[in-house]
Amino acid sequence: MAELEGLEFGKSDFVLLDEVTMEQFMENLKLRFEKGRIYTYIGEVVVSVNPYRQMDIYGKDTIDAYRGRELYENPPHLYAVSDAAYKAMKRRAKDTCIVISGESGAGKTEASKYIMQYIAAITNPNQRVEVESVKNVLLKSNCVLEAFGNAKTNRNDNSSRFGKYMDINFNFNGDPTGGNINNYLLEKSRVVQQQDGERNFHSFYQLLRGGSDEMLGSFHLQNDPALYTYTKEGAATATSNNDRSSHKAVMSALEVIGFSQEEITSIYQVLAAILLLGNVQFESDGESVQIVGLEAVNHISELIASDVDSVCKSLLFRTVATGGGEVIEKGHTEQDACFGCSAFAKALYERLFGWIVNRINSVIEVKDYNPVLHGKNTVIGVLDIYGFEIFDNNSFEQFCINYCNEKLQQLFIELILRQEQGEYQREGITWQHIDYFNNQIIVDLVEQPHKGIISILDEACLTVGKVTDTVCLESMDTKLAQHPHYTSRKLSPTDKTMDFQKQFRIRHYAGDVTYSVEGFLDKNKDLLFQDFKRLMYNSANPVMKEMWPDGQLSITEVTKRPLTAATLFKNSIVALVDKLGCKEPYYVRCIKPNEMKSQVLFDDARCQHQVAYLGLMENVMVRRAGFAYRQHYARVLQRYKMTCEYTWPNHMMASDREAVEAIITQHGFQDDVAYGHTKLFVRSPRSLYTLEQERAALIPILVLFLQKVWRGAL
Ligand code: AOV
Ligand code: MG
Repeated sequence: MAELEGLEFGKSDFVLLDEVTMEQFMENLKLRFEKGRIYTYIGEVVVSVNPYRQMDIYGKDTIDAYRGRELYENPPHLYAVSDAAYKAMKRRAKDTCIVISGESGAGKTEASKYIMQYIAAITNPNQRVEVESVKNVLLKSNCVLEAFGNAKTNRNDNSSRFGKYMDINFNFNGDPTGGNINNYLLEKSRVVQQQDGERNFHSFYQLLRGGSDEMLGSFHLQNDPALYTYTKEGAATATSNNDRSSHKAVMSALEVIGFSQEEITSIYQVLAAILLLGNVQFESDGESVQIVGLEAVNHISELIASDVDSVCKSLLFRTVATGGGEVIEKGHTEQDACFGCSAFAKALYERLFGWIVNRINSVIEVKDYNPVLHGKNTVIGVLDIYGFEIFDNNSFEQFCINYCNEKLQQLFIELILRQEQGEYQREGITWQHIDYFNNQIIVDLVEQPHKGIISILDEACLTVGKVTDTVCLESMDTKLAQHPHYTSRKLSPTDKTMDFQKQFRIRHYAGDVTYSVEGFLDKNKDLLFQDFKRLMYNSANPVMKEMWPDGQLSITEVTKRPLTAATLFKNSIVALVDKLGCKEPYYVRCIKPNEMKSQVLFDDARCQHQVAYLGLMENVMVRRAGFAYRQHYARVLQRYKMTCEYTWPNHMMASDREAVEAIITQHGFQDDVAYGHTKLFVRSPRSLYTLEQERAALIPILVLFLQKVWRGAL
């Protein structure tokens, strides 16, 4: 209970509020933000408000202050939960995870970086070379993944456009031995199109602005993003990132991680090929389609180590198998050619990103680990995934991202309750039930087999013939008409805020989002002509070939319909939730104080909305209804034994528990606590606060006493 800051900074744990009302909660949150206290607890959950400025709270001194300490011994901090997760992992051999949630721009990615830095700083005290190298790769991988997976959006200059879950493995010493990164649904549509005011992925601008003249020359590029269709929209958009210096940092990070020069060059060649693909134009004379000017295609073929004829052929024709098993080449319409070209550009980027992640994983995977020799291999997982998004124009990507946030909210509800319940049961203490808004109904709306939106989309994608987005919307309207969290213009004709043909609305746990169904089916089908896969598989560049193993199949062998994008995403999120569900969870709940990226503005309404949908009030209630604090007897004794005559300096009782009972009884707190099998449970934080104050008052006296003993005066 971090009351060490003094009351002028507000309550450091929301559990300490006099009354659990939204008003008091907001007052406290605001006061702390204004006083520069960006972290506050709800028990073991850290609530964080984005300060939008560099804070002097992440240095070595702070790390030292938090290392190995209990949560309530210091002011609230990310480092304290990181340490708690680390201790649970090390002392109790528990797999733990830190789940960071909050909307876009709330500070999740920054938090995940501080957590990683903390774990890196407190481990490997003996500086063993192999452990240092694992740590280094884990830290450097952030820089690379951000370059390729982040972009400037209207909400966040450095928005993660992919989800990241990183497992860090530890040996019995508690030192990192390796790790694994899972990435989720990269927003690849950004490669070919961005909303007004947004940019493509950072990597493109970094290459164009930071690449050496020699490198750009050999890639047939010029150092101006305005010259390329895919980067021109974002070319003039300023960000807080310096693309040039970031390029250097990424190149050096790639080297440190262990990418070979050949691999690094190949990565940038793929980027260059994508930029040039964006500039390829098609024209039709009514009969057939041609490419306008062959310069770009020549350069592309060189970059992807193919020949120009094969590149042209893939852009203009597709191979199809007829019913009779015959294989024919069918010329594209101009529209098909454009569609194919941008699908190719998006797929190139997605494969590149996936390959980079796999390559990093191959470096950090735990090798030669023998559980018999080395003890149990334990894990801390850190989840930093895109936050809930409400844009002006919400498409398939927002639909997936918001579904993912529903799943994580579900997990939060389930784990917070389950954890509490489990702990009370284990310790033999009675538990009171608290009601939550359960968002399962929204999760079902999206993912339920046969009836949910994903099923309806998949069905539309599988239907032979031309099913349009509008037809699919009609089907949703029919099947979901009764659902309380779904609506559309057809179902609410008076609601003029929605387009009849194109939009539907979901009442998410975090707010209403209107989605435009346009492009949903194409994005869900995620069609890429097999010809492009073959083209890349046949590349003379072994690195690129490796990115396209499925290109070896001929068209007659490609019989099975691939799973749709939404179903693949759903499966990956279900697997993620399963993975998190079996670990001991720690939560960081991030709040974005305003839309202006201001370091002083606390927008009450925006913040209150986030507090409400994150379920923070219920979280406080659960903590308060039960016992807000719990601690192992030995730890309680060690900390407070000086406050009781029967326990100082040592107790003579049969067990630590009895000694703790003596302390509690001496202070008259017996009605405020319960004795579990291994832990003391304290209902009101005040009792602990009193103990803390008494201890703080006694320490100077104790120090004087010890000094006298040392000097021989006593
Ligand atoms: P997000 O990860 O939650 O959004 P970020 O972690 O990228 O948000 O934070 C957005 C910006 O806020 C950062 O680029 C920093 O400028 C600032 N910021 C956040 N946390 C801190 C902090 N602790 N100290 C200083 N500045 C901070 V998204 O990835 O868009 O959902 O998809
Ligand atoms: Mg992020």
